[in-house]
Amino acid sequence: MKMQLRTRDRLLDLSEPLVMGILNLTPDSFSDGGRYAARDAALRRVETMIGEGAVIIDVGGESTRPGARPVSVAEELDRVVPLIEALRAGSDILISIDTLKPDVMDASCAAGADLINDVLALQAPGALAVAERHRVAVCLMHMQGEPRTMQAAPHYDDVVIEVGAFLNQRLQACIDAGIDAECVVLDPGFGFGKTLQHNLELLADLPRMRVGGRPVLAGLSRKSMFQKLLGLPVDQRLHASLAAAALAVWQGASIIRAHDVRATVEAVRVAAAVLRARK
Ligand code: 8Y4
Repeated sequence: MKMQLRTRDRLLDLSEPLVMGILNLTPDSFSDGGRYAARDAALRRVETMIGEGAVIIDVGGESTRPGARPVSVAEELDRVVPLIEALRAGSDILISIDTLKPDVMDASCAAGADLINDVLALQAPGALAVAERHRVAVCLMHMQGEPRTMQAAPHYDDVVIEVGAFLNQRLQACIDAGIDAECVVLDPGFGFGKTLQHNLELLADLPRMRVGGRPVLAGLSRKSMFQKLLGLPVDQRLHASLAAAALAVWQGASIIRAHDVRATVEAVRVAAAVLRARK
């Protein structure tokens, strides 16, 4: 199947899987030394990720981790918009904006973002309209519950079927709102209201989600499922993340969201080559 993702006037070829590099703009990441130094460090981090083979940069200004402090719209705008403007002025790299807030989506797209990465799958009031108006690509992610409480007691009868059904409903909501289906990528949301067993069942059988010919994005990088499986802290989860990235590509994922871009590109290329050799 010829997979493509449309954003604005561009068509992204997904016949080979690619890597989305994560740029975290929460204050602990780049802030020592003041805001201009922080912006500079963030732009250098992006240049490094591009050099390592990232095709999309996912810019985020608010943590979705359980227990994270909520960020105001003004604060989030102040973190992400100048960075997107600077990035867009110097590069035609694909820019993704990771946010829950329609106002942040809108300003980010006006500043040049190409993709809205929303862990709420555009369910917030006004989010669908923002995506439709800018004609950008959208990543619709599945989450059970809400970030603060989602890991309390996740339950599914069949996680693969239920996640697939949700993603298909949200794809249809996009189409009903006037968004081109070709602009949509779907994401099972590893770790978002899922036990280790749920995450493993999803990774074992992504095609059973039956997401109607749309490409799949998988985010597994450094996630706590590897703490549960291997007992490893966040700074020692690279090898586990690479194994999972390769398995996701083997299961048909087109975009892998990752912190460690060079290593992930290599793992993805190996898995893609094996997939191509399949008779
Ligand atoms: C260490 C570092 C431990 C990061 C955990 C984490 C996804 C996503 C996130 C995903 C899409 C994360 C914004 C969670 N995960 N967007 N965002 N898909 N589309 N945790 O899987 O990276 S944040």
